[in-house]
Amino acid sequence: MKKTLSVEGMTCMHCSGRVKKYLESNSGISNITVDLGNKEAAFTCDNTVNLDTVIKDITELGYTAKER
Ligand SMILES: [Cu+2]
Repeated sequence: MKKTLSVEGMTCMHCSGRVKKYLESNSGISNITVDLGNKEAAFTCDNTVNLDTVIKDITELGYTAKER
């Protein structure tokens, strides 16, 4: 399933890198693109992925994620 999240609060490549690294750590998530300029993260997830958990984890990193 293709998902796009809006991610507020990323101000530099370091921030987008942290979000990307977190998404990469989830084995159910692939085809990850984190776009700093558009404030979004796009990826493909399989049915092992709980999107609410992903959103919560990104929030814990210090950003505001919402399903788009
Ligand atoms: Cu940053």
